[in-house]
Amino acid sequence: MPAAERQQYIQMLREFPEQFAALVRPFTDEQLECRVAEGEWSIRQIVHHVADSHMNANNRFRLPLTEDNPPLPGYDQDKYALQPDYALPLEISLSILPGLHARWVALLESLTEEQWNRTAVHGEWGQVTVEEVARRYAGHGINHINQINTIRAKHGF
Ligand code: NI
Repeated sequence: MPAAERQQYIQMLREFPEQFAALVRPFTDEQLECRVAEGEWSIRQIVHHVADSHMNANNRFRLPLTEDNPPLPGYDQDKYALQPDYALPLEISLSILPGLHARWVALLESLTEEQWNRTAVHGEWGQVTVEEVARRYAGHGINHINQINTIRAKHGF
């Protein structure tokens, strides 16, 4: 994989916390309860999900860097999204992301070729490299920004 793509993932992970916060901070409490369809996540749930997902992802970067081909535990994100803390103000989760992403960026910028290619095994993804994990989480943030923009378009705000 060309180094330019790795740099692109790092850049996306660097920019995400600010980009995400700028998108969701202006929403009213009413807008935060909007969803694309009944049974889907509200914007508020999406924001808390992103924080939980990226806290979990922290291990998915660090385990393969420190163990040989470790398993990456999964979790039930829909059940997570029903926990009472998913109703908290957004700022609580938004405050988690900048430090977390700054750590990832510093870590990823330090990696050698050998480290980018270290592996782990995920239940659904199969065997993945550290690079693949970076690609997935760079995309994960963007996917949820797109999802929120879809909700906005549907509800006209
Ligand atoms: Ni997600």
